Amino acid sequence: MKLLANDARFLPGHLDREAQQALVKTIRDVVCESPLFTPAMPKTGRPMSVRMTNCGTLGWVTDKERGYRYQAHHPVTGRPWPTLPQSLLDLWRDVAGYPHPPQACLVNFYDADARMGLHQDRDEKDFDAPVVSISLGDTCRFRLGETSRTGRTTSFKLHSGDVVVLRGRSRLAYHGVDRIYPGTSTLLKQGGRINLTLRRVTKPD
Ligand code: MD3
Ligand code: FE
Repeated sequence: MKLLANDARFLPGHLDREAQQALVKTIRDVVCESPLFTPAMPKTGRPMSVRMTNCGTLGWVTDKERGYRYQAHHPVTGRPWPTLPQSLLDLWRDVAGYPHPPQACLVNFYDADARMGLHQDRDEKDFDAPVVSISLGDTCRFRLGETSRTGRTTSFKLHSGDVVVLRGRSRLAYHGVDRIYPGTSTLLKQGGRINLTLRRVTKPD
């Protein structure tokens, strides 16, 4: 366990190969029920390079007209998101240090050319709850900044099986994915990287 700046907890290699393989199976089932969609930036409609889906009672989506938001249904199929798998609820319980279960699991899929620009996650109503991130497949270069866009940033690699818990000041830190290193993992037969983020969206009652 390593403490990064601003209260982020980095748990390198938290998931062993077997646990990673089991999660990939689980996510494959989620994607079968709830296919990957291409999110679009608010206002411009510019497509993101990362493809996404969700499981849980709420999922994060974005499109040109309505922008960033959480909603209970898949934006293309209109169906409710698949339920959050037990293994992810267990992982949250083990690492989140937060007494209420996650409501959303955003599934990001990166091909070799995908990236994610520096941003804050602030579409949730509960910033007291952490965000738990799980990396699977190819290695990426991740960038973590401060709560101001102009703050200093540091970059480090995230490998398959790494878990990061963002809480405290780091919960509102700017962050992004600079690049994927293709061919660095054999976990996904077609290559690429999957990142799962477990989130609480609403304040607990
Ligand atoms: C730092 N995903 O989905 S996960 C995202 O690897 C997102 O796909 C990246 O940023 C990915 O919004 C990074 C690590 C992460 C997630 C949430 C954070 C870092 C964070 C929230 C606050 C600060
Ligand atoms: Fe984010």
